[in-house]
Formats: sequence, C-alpha cells, structure tokens
Amino acid sequence: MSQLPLLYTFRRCPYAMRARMALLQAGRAFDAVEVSLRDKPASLLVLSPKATVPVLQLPDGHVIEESWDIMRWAFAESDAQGWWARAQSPDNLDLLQRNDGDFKRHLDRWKYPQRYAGETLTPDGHRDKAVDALLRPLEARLSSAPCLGGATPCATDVAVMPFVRQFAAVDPGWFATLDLPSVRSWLDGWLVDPLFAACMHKLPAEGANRFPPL
Ligand SMILES: N[C@@H](CCC(=O)N[C@@H](CS)C(=O)NCC(=O)O)C(=O)O
Repeated sequence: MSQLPLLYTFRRCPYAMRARMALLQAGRAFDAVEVSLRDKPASLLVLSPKATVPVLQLPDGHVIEESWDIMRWAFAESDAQGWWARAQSPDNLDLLQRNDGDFKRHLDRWKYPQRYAGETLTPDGHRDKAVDALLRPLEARLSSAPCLGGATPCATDVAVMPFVRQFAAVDPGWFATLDLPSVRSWLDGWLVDPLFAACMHKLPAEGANRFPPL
C-alpha cells in the first residue's frame, strides 16, 4: 500500500474538489486515483461499499468516506491559518448544511430532471428553490466580508464553492442576471484562484499517482 494517503477522486465531483482543495491547502501530500463512476475500481468497493467519491485511505489502513471528514482530517495536524476553526462558526455550519442539503437536492433536480420523474416542482421551480436555500443567504454573508472565513477564506469557502460553480454553469446567461453581485465576485475570484486551479489537475486515467502539491 501507498506510504502516502490515497485519495479516490473524480475530477468533476464537487465533493471531491472540496476534499482536494483542503488537502492541498493543508499541505498534505497524497496519491490519488481518478475513478470512473461507471466502472469503479474493485479496490474502492472493498474499502467503501457505499462507493461514493471522495474516499481517503490512510497509510494505517483507516478509511475516511465523507468529504467533510476528509477536510477535517486535512486540517487536523495543523490549522495555523484557522481554515478549519473558522468553518466551525454557527453561520458557516448553517451554510454547509444548506449547501449539502436543500441546495444540492434542488440543483440536481434542476440539472438532471430526467433522473427525477414524479417531482411536483418544475425544474425551474427547483432552480428557484436552490437560490433561496443557499444563494440568498450566501449573498447576505458575502456582502459584508469577501470570504466566508472573513477577510481570508476558510474551509466553508472551498466546501461550498464547487457546488455554486456547478449551479452557475447550468445556465450562465440566466445566472448573470441574478441580483447576487457578491456571490458572483466571490465565485469569479475562486475560479481563478491557484488553489482551485491546483485541485483541477488532470490525473492519468490509470492507477495511483502523486497529486502535485500547491
Ligand atoms: N456525502 C458524500 C457524497 C459524495 C458523492 O455523492 N459523490 C458522488 C460524485 S459527485 C458519487 O460518488 N456518486 C456515486 C455514483 O455516482 O455512483 C460526501 O460528502 O463525500
């Protein structure tokens, strides 16, 4: 087994993006396997029968199966800049819950209506619910500080950003018309941030590869 932690990841998965950004920001070296969600490797299924990504296998064999828990592990050894500590405020935990709960649920039902037959809301109804669930409270927060961590980012920024990015990309023309100026400039900043660029490194399709550090 690898002497480094081994991350099973999928480049375009927002949960995996948040895990990769946390590992990179915390300076944790890791190997990574790019997973095809249609053809998951047997080694992943053995480690984690629920078979979602990201999954982190530690050198001692311990397995972490949830993205937020991987982020917690990433910052556990050293959190000199308070990325993890500042993510524990009630406001930030509330945003995380909104993101992973109602926002994600409505986003999926807007983006992939064919997967959700029998919904009472229309796809656009889900889109609007997603705005109310996360983007309005996010706008309120970001209108008084540039980041969810305050003057500098925290773990909540990188936990939420990949999902807002996904939402914005469904219909960029419509997103641009929303009265969410602070969310838009926060997102635009993240899209050109070196941490985000580093987390989007393209891995070879095969095997475990050292993930390049920040
Ligand atoms: N609660 C999990 C959710 C992870 C998740 O749902 N990942 C998606 C990819 S974005 C997945 O692996 N889905 C399984 C599949 O598509 O087979 C976490 O936070 O890590």
